[in-house]
Order: sequence, then C-alpha cells, then structure tokens
Amino acid sequence: MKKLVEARRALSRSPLRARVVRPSDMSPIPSRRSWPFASVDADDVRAFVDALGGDDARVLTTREAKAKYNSDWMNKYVGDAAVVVLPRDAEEVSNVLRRCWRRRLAVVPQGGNTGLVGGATPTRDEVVVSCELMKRIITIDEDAGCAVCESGVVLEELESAVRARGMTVPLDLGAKGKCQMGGCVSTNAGGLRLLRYGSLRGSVLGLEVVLPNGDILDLIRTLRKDNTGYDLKQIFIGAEGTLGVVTKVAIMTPRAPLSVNVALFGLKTFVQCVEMLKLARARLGEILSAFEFFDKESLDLVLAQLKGTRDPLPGKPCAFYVVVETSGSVATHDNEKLKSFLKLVKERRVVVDGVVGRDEKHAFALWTLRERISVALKHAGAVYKYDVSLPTARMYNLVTTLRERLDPMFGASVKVLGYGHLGDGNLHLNVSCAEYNDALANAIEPFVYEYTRDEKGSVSAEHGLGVMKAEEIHYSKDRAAVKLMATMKRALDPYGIMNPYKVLPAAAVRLDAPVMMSKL
Ligand code: 2HG
Ligand code: ZN
Repeated sequence: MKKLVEARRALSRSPLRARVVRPSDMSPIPSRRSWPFASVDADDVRAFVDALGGDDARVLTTREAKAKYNSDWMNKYVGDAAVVVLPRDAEEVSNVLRRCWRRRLAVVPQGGNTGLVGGATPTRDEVVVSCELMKRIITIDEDAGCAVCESGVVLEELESAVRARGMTVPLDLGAKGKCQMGGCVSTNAGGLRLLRYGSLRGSVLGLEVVLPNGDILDLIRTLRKDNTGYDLKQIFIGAEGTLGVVTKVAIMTPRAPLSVNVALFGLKTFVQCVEMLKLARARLGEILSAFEFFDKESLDLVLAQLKGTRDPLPGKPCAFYVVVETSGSVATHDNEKLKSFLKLVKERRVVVDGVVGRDEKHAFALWTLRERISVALKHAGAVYKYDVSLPTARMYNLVTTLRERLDPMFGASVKVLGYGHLGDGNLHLNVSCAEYNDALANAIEPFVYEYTRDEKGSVSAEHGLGVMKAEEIHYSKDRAAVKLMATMKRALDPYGIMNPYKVLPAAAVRLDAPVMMSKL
C-alpha cells in the first residue's frame, strides 16, 4: 500500500498520460488486473441505450466521440472511458447508475470539465456520465430571489438569464463560459466574488442528486430557512461526485449591483497589498466585492502569452498588482467612496499608482489580466498548480520560499508565480516550466503540502482534491475527520463505484481490495 500511495503522489504531480512511461507496477491507478471494478461489455452498452430511452446517439463508444470527455482542459489528466453517456434528466441518470451499481462499473460524473485537479476525468476505463444535456433553467423567482436549474446549465448562461430579471448568480469564475452549475456545486467552486457572497455552500438552497444505487434524492427546496435536521445537501456540495450525481440546483440569486467599479493598482511589496486590503475593508466597506492580487511574474506571463493584453501601468513596473472591485446600488455614493479610497492609498504611499476602469470595456481589460493567468500558464507549457489557504499576511512567503528552494536547482528554466484571492486568504501558487519532470516535482512536493500544514492552512482552498490530492488530504484533515468521511462514502457507495480514486485516499475507502462479484 505504501508503494501505491507513493506512486499516486507521483501521479498527482505529472499528467495521467505519464502512466505510459511509468513501469506498470508503479501505476498509481491499479492495472486492469487489479482494478476492483467490472469492465463495460456489449450488454452494458445496450443497457445504457435502453436507459436513455433507446437513443444510441447519446451513448458514445468511439475514440473520437469520447476524446473530449477523456481529458481535462489542461490536457493534464487523461483517461480512457469505455463509454460516455449523455442523459437528459435525473430519471435517465438513475437508469444508468442502477446498471453501474448492479454491475460494479466505476462512474465519473462530468460537468464542463474545467477542473484543475483531475476530479472529473476518468482515471482508467470508467463510465463517464456527462451532464451537458441537462440544460434546462426550470424557474427564476424574482420575489424569492432564487433560481432552479439542471446541473448542465453553464454558469454564464444562468447569469444571463437571471440578469435579464435584475439578479445575479453569486458566483463568478474565469471558467464561467464553460463550467456547469452541477460541477460548480460538486466542487464548491470559489471564484472571484466569494468575498462578497460567501462560499457557494451558503448560496445553494437545494439539490437533486442521483445516489450511486440509482435512487433519486429530491432535496430541491427554495426556502431560506429549513431547520429540519441534518442538512443533507451539504454532503454533496464539494464531494466532487464521489457520493452521487448532482442533477438539479436551487440557488439564491441576489439583486445585481447597479453600479460597478473596477480599479487596478501597482504596489511595491506584499505587505502593502495586505495593508491595502485592510484599508479597502475599512473604507469601502459594504461595496467591496472583490480583492484580487497577482505578482509581476504573473503579469509578465499574461503579457507574453495573451494577445491584446497591455501593461496597465506602463513605465511604472511594480512587484505586485491588486484588482479592487466595488458593487453597489447608487453610483454617486460608490464613486465618492472609491475616490476617497484612491486618495487615501496614494497619500499613504501604499500604492505606486493605479488606474480606474473608464467604462465596461476597460474594466473588462483590467479583469482579464487577473482572470486569464491560468490560461496564460497553459499556453506557456507545463505547470504544477497549488491552491492553498494560508494566513493572509504570510501568504506570499510560500512563493518566495519556493523560489529560493528551486532557483539553485533549476534557475530561470522554472518560474514560480503567485496570485489569487487575497481577500479570501487563497493563494494560487503555480510553477511553470517547459515540461513535466520528476526532479522538479520532487523538489515541490511534499514541500508545499508540509509548509501549508505547518501554517495550519488548507491544501485545497477552492479547487478540490480530485485525483491530484486525494492522498494528501491528511495535510489538512485529521484522521478522525477522514475516517468519518470514509464512513459516509461507504454508507452511500459501498462498492466505491462513484468517482473512485478521487477525494479520499484509496486505503480509506478500501479500494485496494477487488469487489468479489460472487460474494455480492
Ligand atoms: C483562478 O482564481 C482560478 O484564476 C485558477 O482558480 C487558478 O490556475 C489556477 O491555479
Ligand atoms: Zn481561484
């Protein structure tokens, strides 16, 4: 088992593709022979077609048709799903899962496939249940301020629909044009406006979930208050599809702000970024809706990789940049507040300089510099990604410490970037290089995880654990907590078919022992 854990750790640092260059006995995901699940056969494919009302166009079996479901958007995690099914509603998901449960077929629920930790891609030949055809927006209730939709609705589409009624979705991410509501809920996605609206957990009012055995659990409610015992929907939020498939979401949709301002500042030190956050909280108060930061290395990469981007403060190079957004309901009031805030940070020399978005287009351009760092990283080559929560004031020390550690070994061939949601104490630490290599991986891990543990931080602030960090959960959760999680997993999914090798360590859910069909 120790060997398996070590090998899984190696996998977390390299793309799953790397499997092919690893000796087979070191493969982190069990080989076909010891894979504890059944293989899809021709009868299963026929059963899936029946499950989808006889529509064989929604049961994909050819390599070409399955390709986009087999790898994530970074092309880092690559599996080999035996079949991809495209159900249209919870009934059809239920039919598919009943078959998988009975046959002990492993299942990967998939949304927009925009995750960063390999949580939604198959690891071997699992059945992929894609939610992309479950696209109905069911209700939008202006009086209650909430919406109910199916899980395959893309975040940006829901946002447009509720915007037309003067409301907004309390979640915004760079991947909004592709990520789906079910995936957002399943990963408890954080994003750019958590500072304003809080964790997605608090905005979800209800869910419909298909359990591993195919039962449909109807937890769709639009009540703000419901204290009738355990809040069951919460166990599926952030479970990354390991406990069931989310098929519907009820979510609060607060009034959209009537006045939005975006400003970008350049600063000399990280200490000043933190100082500025404190001032923004104190002086902008209730209209502060985002507070993001990135370092010079991140800006340089964006400018080098993404066409149409421009240095926001030409001729005034800074070590750090901060994006501040305000959202309110009375423009004159908000502008007044922002103006006096700008004056203050200049007078106190907290910033080198700043620029306020003149209009929507300019504001969008400023946001782009922060939002598209991960896209720039993808263009630049291989990237090792870490998403940690750390004490805000000391957050950037991890970036400088890692730079000092890697520099003597790898020099300029490796770049360490720091950016993220400063207002939420969430650092995105990224190590960019030409290609994945074990020496670099071993220099980064477990160092980053140990550092985070020692700071009492979290090894996953918002991206989840997926396959990348399932074995690393112990750095942020104690033994008793992991044990209870595994107990819950086994209660709902005793055969471990739902998204195996994700979130929980394999040993905790006993995925090392094949399920003996004869004993069932
Ligand atoms: C962001 O905040 C996303 O931009 C992606 O969470 C972070 O690429 C990353 O590491
Ligand atoms: Zn983020």
